[in-house]
Amino acid sequence: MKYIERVLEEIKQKDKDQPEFNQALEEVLKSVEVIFKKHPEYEKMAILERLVEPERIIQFKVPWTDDKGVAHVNRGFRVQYNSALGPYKGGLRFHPTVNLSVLKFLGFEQIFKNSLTTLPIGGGKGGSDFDPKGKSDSEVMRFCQSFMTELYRHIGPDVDVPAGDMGVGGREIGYLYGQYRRIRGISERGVLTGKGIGYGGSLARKEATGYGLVYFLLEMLKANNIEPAGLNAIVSGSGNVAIYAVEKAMQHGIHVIAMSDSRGYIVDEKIDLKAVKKIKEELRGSLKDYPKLAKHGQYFEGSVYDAKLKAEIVLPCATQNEIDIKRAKAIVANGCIAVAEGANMPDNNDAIAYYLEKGILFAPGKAANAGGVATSALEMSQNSMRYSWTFEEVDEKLQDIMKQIHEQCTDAMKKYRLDKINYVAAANIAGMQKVIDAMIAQGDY
Ligand code: NDP
Ligand code: 2IT
Repeated sequence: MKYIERVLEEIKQKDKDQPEFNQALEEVLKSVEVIFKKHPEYEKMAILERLVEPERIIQFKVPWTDDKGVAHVNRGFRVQYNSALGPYKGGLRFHPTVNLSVLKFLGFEQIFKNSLTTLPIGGGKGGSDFDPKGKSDSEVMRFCQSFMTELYRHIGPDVDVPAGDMGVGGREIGYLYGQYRRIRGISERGVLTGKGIGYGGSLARKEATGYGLVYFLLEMLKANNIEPAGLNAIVSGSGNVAIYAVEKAMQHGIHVIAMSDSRGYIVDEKIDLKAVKKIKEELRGSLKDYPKLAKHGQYFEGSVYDAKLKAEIVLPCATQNEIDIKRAKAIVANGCIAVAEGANMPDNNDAIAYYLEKGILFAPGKAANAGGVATSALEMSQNSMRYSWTFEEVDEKLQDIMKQIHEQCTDAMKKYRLDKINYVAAANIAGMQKVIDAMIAQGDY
């Protein structure tokens, strides 16, 4: 469609050096043609141009000192993308690969993901090219304090509410929150989510992304009359999302036969999740220590997607662009029937097109991993009420939300008569339409 092509081309020219951002734009915009066919007036209103441009980008320096007294400087960012539905909401990523392209792709996706949760949150993302690997707790603390010393002036419970992402978990959120409280001199718990349970965190937030991913997968399998118990699964990653996806999948009788990290992967008929948790959550170590700790299983270097393991289910839960067309072909050739993304954009656009062509049930991240941010929004609600729900109460709400997201997808497939099962187009259409309606209603031009 001409309008979409034009906007994509303009951004490609303007943001030549932002490949991940261009990739995410292409994935989303090419699947929402039906919206713009139905509403030709949107072009005159420059709806797309308004959607693709962040409302605000903040970039700042983050100076900190290591344990030897040596000073370092990293880059910090916050992309405040769209606030039509509520305060900017989205994680902070600390990883050496962080740059504006990565954060703009994540922020753009976050707008529609957050819209799908049905909760009142806009979209944002932030982070730093700081690498927490190998750093002591006190180095991470000093980094977080320096990061917040700049960020605090740009955020607030009704302004922008950051949370965790890769490299940012409970430890980092604790240090960030402490510094915010110290500088502002008030107890404003709703400013960050993913906090510790003792100071305003929500039960089940830690588990939420992984659990939610499996809840979505179960809905998708049920809608297609597939029994999950007894199926084999490969899960890439062994961080926050992967660990709790594996835990929930196992509870439903799915056999997880492999997990991975940035250097290698483990293959084990009976994965010992306690051992994985010990290595990753306690020791912050490498999966190569797994066979010794678990006393079974094998460790290999390289990508789990090059291992040609037979599995009906694949849950990519590590990072973006892990799966290209070659790996997608191998995944399908090895008997996969369903792929659900715990990570953001782990499959590139060719891989996604291949799954759709082959009739693989494919759940895109913005629908399947929305349980994390949804539970963050539940944490915000609890902070506002000054009251906490039990684990079971939060988990029940999370299950309802994931069911609702699945329903929004199937409704969009029916409403727009998508010719085959296409959760990509459905999630993008359902997520985007609400944001457009809110922007128009609020006179955002
Ligand atoms: P973590 O930092 O907890 O874990 C990331 C995992 O990915 C680690 O196991 C890491 O390995 C692995 N990894 C990193 N880079 C690579 C690579 N190049 N190849 C293979 N594996 C790699 O992050 P999360 O679990 O929080 O996030 C994972 C994904 O899920 C990200 O895409 C994130 O955006 C997304 N997500 C996270 C949510 C959340 O609530 N946390 C919510 C929704 C989506 P190693 O241990 O060696 O570093
Ligand atoms: O990608 C994501 O949705 C997250 N990292 C979670 C964001 C949040 O605000 O909980």
